[in-house]
Amino acid sequence: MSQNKGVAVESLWPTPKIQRSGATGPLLRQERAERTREQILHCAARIFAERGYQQTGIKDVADEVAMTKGAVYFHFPNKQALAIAVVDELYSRWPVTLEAVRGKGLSPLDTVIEMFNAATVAFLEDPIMQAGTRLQNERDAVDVELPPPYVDWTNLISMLMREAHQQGQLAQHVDPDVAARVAVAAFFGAQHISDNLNGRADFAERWREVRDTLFPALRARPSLATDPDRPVTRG
Ligand code: LUB
Repeated sequence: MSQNKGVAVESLWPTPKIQRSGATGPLLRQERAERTREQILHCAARIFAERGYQQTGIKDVADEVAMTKGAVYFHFPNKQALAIAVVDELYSRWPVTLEAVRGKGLSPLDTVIEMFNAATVAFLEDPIMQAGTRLQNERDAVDVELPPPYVDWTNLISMLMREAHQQGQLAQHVDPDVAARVAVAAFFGAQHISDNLNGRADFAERWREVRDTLFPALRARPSLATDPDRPVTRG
């Protein structure tokens, strides 16, 4: 827990949705199948995160989820399909997280920070995130094409930075698309270094440093003339 000090620990990470029908029969069976698929995916993520793509076999996944290989194959025809499903699952969550963060009514720049906070927690706690990252880092060794990394994140942060720009939140010299690329590079770079050197043990700390160094430099200084919080002083 102390690892996450200063980072929003409350999880904005969406919990996978399973449709609740309350019905019996085919719907219930479908629900159960969906839940099984999810369990397999999560166990696969844990193994991929731990061992990497090449060292993971369907048998390992089946053992981890305590099912037969046949049960795993019923949901995922091969290892490639599992890898793609993990990465797709990862990317499909960010818009949901953004919606949850939007619900807090923060400014665009603080929304950016909160999205990175959420990603930090996910890096530390979520096997889908840890596996997705590892698979993407090993993408040359993965014998199936994965979606390009970083693109969704860069677009998402660019959109928010442009909003920040429109609302006068960015310093004058700051180009919102450049700010997005720099922020994404700094965040994922810090993560990569922390992962390689310390197994992410210091990642929350490293992210706080990035955050507290980068964002004050991007932010417009409140104008002395218009800042409502400006202390009333003479002269
Ligand atoms: C990366 C994550 C986590 C790629 O968006 C992305 O591409 C990524 C989160 O969505 O890792 C790492 C090569």
